[in-house]
Amino acid sequence: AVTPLPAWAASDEVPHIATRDGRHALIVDSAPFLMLGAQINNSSAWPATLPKVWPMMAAMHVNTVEVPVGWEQIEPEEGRFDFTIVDQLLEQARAQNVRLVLLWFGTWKNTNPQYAPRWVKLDNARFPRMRRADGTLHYALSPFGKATLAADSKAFAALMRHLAEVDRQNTVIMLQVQNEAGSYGLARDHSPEADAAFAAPVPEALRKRLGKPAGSWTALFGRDAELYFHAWHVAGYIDKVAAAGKAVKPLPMYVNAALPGDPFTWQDPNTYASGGPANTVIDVYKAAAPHLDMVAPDIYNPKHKAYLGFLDAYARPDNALFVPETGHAPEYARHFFAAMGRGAIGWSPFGLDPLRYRPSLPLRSKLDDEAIAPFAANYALFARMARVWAKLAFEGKVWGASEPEDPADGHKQVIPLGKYVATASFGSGDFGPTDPKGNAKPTGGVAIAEIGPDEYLVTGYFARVEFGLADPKAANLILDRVEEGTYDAAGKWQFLRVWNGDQVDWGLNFTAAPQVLHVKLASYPIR
Ligand code: N0T
Repeated sequence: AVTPLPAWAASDEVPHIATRDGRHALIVDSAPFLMLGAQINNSSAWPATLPKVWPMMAAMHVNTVEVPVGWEQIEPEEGRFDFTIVDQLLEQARAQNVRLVLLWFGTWKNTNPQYAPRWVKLDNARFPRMRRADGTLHYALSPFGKATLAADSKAFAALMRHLAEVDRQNTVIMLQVQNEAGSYGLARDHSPEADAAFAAPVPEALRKRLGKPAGSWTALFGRDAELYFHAWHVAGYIDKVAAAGKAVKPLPMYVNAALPGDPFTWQDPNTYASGGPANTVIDVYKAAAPHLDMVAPDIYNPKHKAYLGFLDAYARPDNALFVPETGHAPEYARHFFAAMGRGAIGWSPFGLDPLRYRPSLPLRSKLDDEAIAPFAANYALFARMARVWAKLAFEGKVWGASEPEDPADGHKQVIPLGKYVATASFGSGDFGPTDPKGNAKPTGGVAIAEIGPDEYLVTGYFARVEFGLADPKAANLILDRVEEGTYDAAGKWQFLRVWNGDQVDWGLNFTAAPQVLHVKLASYPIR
């Protein structure tokens, strides 16, 4: 359920991304909002199935649900719009007290035009597909298709107009424009128009942004020339769709990326979604798509190094970190803490409703309550402090860590806090000296926020947290007071008890229990 608004937040202004000092907040109802999200399956948003998604959302304690709206659903025949499903979504989401992110499945859905109406996807003459170098047709629609761009923009603007009319209360807080755009198996279009553009010099706006001299795509970008070229044109296309929608209602808009295998290794653009907003071409999107607030990673690699590498690639002064999709296997849950620590405005595992293949047997699917438990636990911990956390994140006062799975990476994460340093260790047990062996499975996560002078909010699961001074020779550190508490519905701290003795002598030990601490540090001189 959504955290009720504190008094200082009441207003009906349109949600937007605020940026200050290179940090970001998603502003909803006039205050920073932390999106605790889940994305439903691709085929779940139909009148017959939609009611079946809500119980799992409630069990997960989400405050936001990401839901696809397919172009074919709202414009089955050209020019005839049908917003029945959008109206049902709004009504049911409001009844559930959750916000919505709508996912516009238009020209590109996992790169293909499967969600375009049949009057689009069956008319290659009017809505051209990309061509390979040998002239044969590739499956993806071409970003050079002017009629395609016009038709997609018109439909998206109609959706936004409908929201402007029927959603004054902003149940919908954000839009995803397309889904994992680009193309697989072909790095760029080879239509005559595309070939001519590829032979021309790189546009000044792009090369200036990248600090490059004048030159051809091949001269400036070498083995990634086709990747950059395709990204420039796909991004420019999506930017125009977003602009058409923003002109009607200026909600935050973003694009999501199907990523290469890891963020460190070069990969041939013919082997991943070329043209989409991958980590390799974020700057191209920034130059080509000023109407998009964010580019965002869909992270399906659970390995600690890769996951954090992708987070770091997208957390930039010019880009709010937002994870619109991540895996729903248990090993992904811990990375919620790493995302929180980087000031993410939201995080959302994919496919978390029971309808993946068998709507008639919703409770027999393998996505049952047990499968969602680690995600539900994360959100239970953050649900009532989501507004508090989002404000602290916007002020740059948050840190986080998730457990590495590779013994070679050790079972500790050091978190520098300025004057202090926190060490998170995993698999130390909850009593006795620190001897981290790693949890049986990588489940540990820690989140820390500075809430006042020498005072920190500390929480996590399956982890020990120990504080030290960044300069241990300067003084002796002691715990002044460690309070366990909860946040009430208005985001106010409610004291439960003081942790002392065994509860602090061996570090602050977080187990499977949802516990939030306020830790006040103090020191006395060396001599
Ligand atoms: C995601 C989801 C949905 C062999 C996959 C991830 C969602 C889309 N695509 O369930 O389709 O709509 O955005 C692509 C990851 C491909 C990995 C292939 C590994």
